[in-house]
Amino acid sequence: MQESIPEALVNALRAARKVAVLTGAGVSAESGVPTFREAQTGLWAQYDPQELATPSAFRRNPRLVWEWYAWRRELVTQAQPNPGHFALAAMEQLVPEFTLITQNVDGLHARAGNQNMVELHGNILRIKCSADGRLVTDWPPTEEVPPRCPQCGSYLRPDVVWFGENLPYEALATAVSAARACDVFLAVGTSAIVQPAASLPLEALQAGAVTVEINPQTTPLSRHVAFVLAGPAGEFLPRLVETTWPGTAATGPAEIFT
Ligand code: BJW
Repeated sequence: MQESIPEALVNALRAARKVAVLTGAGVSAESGVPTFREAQTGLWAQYDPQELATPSAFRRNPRLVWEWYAWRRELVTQAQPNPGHFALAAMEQLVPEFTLITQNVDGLHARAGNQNMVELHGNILRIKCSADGRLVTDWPPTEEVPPRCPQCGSYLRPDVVWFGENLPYEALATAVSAARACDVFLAVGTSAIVQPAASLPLEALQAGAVTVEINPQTTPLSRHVAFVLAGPAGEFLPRLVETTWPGTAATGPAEIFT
């Protein structure tokens, strides 16, 4: 039997002035973008993060890292937002103050229509100089991999946050403020183990928010939240929106903008 949406959660969402949502790779899984840590399908099942997603990996083998990200960039470009993304875009229109905090680098939330959004781990579609972090949109055609910064000649790299690197200061500050100020906090599709993002739901909980997790698997967060919706985001997010604000369910772009 399909798990129902608890009435107390619906009431909390209807009454909420401020809602914050933290998303992770699970939200994009139904768009065909692989997650990181799932046993069979996650990226880390096939690739070693130490070899690919750290500054020292890039120093050791810049070509391998550049090519891995180029492959993933292509995958993300082909992917389309799914009903979970569209439900979050609809939610932004229905809540007085809504902040979407994403760990995802795929840009699918923006493509679904979310506007008040922070990207904690950067965006795979942007490229920056590995020396000074300045964004670079154009560089002369070259056979060299990775290509080099047209300003200083250093290697270019994806504008994502690797292990051991600091998160973008403003994005993290906005996320922490939103977590501390919200009435309802949803953690969706994240294993809730990568810091500092994993602390955000606990910040919200400590500040008195109603906390919710949407994930088919149990995570370290599960035992702390008020509500667990144990299933896929692409199913539970549209149902949550439709149950809370009947007649507004959005599963595609046309439904949001009409
Ligand atoms: C579904 C679903 C469906 C499936 N619907 N759900 C404190 C203690 C210990 C360590 C640290 C600490 N503070 C910092 C650290 C070190 C480190 C860290 O946290 N390590 C942990 C592994 C322990 N953190 C950092 O280094 C961060 N920097 C930092 O803190 O700087 C200051 C500092 C530095 C050094 C020391 C101390 C302080 C930076 C973290 C950067 C993370 N970067 C990555 C790669 C980004 C670029 C790229 O894409 O390649 O970000 S790693 C990867 O993990 C990616 C993700 O954003 C992130 C989180 O993963 P996520 O999204 O949760 O995905 P999964 O795969 O883990 O989970 C998917 C979930 O979806 C699962 O639960 C499924 O069940 C679920 N699911 N289908 C709903 N349909």
